[in-house]
Amino acid sequence: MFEAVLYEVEAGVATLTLNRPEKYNAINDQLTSDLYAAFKRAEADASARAVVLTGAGRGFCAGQDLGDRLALDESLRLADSVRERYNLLIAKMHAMPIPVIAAVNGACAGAGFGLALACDLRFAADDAKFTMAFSRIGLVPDSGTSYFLSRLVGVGRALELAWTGDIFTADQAQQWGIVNRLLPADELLASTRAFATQLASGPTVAYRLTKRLIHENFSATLPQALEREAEFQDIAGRTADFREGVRAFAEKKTPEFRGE
Ligand code: LHQ
Repeated sequence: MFEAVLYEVEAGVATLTLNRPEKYNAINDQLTSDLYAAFKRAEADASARAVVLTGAGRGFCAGQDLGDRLALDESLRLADSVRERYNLLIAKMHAMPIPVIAAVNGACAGAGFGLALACDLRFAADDAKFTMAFSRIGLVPDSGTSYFLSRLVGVGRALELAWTGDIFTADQAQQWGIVNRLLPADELLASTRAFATQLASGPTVAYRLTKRLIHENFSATLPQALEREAEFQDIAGRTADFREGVRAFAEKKTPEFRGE
């Protein structure tokens, strides 16, 4: 259905695959608009209760396609591209109501790193490598990287990684809290999908509200955070999944959540 992104759903999990392998899945106009549409489709797809984002071939995503006219045409304003392509996409990903997991299968650079950071969780192949990349070509961090990275690693390390543009390993990424799980390369996709399938059979409404609590309470005062928890607990407490969870607990059974 899309030109630069593959979309498939299995066992409640939508797998979105960046599909420009001959270009290290570097991002052009087609890829940003296809990926936006693919996330929109996953959001509307009742059979999808979790998303996995990965890359075709040997890389995850090398960031903006530097061979694209954008990097060469001096009449183009980068702000337009950042606002209209990247910002819309990153905001869409961040607001996804179902869990989104990046399966980082190889090189992950610049705006490609931004895509991984905009996911809720990151699982990486043990041979994946990462770089902020922007400063190496004289640019500043975009696609949400300046926002997400310091939240994961702290201000000092975020500045170091952004200023140097140094390549770092998946192992370092895990030690610094960027990557949740490190997996053997040949097991990455299957293991990430298995984890996503588990989430897809969980209490979807509670998961959606949990994501909002974690994000919105990051910059809240304690009274605001406590009040938001109370409001959201009220909503979760009215779901069929809450009743199912309590029933299953009383009967010492595994709950069968339906996501409603
Ligand atoms: C690529 C790319 C690439 C095209 C590797 N494009 N061909 C937003 C808005 C507006 C404007 C600009 O930017 C942005 C945001 C951004 O994303 S800026 C950052 C853009 N990305 C980069 O600067 C990353 C550049 N690439 C790299 O640093 C390395 O290639 C990585 C670390 C990704 C992979 O390293 P290696 O595994 O050593 O591979 P390689 O460097 O040998 O690359 C393999 C091929 O892929 C090579 O082509 P070739 O024909 O020689 O085999 C590269 O030219 C090509 N390639 N990245 N972004």
